[in-house]
Amino acid sequence: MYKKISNKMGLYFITDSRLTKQGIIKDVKDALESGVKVIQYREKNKPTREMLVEAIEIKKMCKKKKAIFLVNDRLDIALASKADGIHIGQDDMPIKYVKKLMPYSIIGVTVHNIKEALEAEKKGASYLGVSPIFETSTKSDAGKAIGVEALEHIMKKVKVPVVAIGGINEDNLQSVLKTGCRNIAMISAILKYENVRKRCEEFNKIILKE
Ligand code: 3NM
Repeated sequence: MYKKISNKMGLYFITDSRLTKQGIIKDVKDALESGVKVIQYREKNKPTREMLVEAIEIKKMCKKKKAIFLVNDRLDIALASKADGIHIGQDDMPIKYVKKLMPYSIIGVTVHNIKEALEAEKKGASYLGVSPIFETSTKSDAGKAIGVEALEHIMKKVKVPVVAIGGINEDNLQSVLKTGCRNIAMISAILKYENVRKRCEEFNKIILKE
């Protein structure tokens, strides 16, 4: 079955092996049990074999819960683990090639401004990760905050779903929700607490209430 990112996924969960307190597999288990519908496996520093083992395990867990499983950047890991798609940045493999290698898959693209957003949409991105909304120390090269106004502007100009990411936490979440965005990625705001399941549940309740 071909899965799709909608405009109302709620919390978009991203693994982080530097920030995790209980291991990323347990984090994913907690997130899925809380009802999270999208998991992105993001790993920058592990050996490929280890990454593949983790990705295959997470894919299995997502399949059971009918959640979408995406891999950040690593096309090889995405293909080998039979992920539902991939998330790429501006410096990763261009969409054109990803589409050839992973046809029918979800392709998410990180964009930082309207120009990149329109270009990624035109080239066939399935959804856009708009970032960083606020300053973040989770990604060292995330760059300057673009703010909620830029997020809103991009949302108005593109038809594909948008995921807001970067520095989002309990203090500024409402300002992001005011833009109408209901796809929110948060890493540190979740992983700095012990109880990942509870944290995901609470955020999803706030994001998807109405
Ligand atoms: N990508 P936090 S910012 C994974 O700007 C990621 O592309 C970003 O973590 C980008 O919620 C980021 O802790 C980290 O700020 C988001």
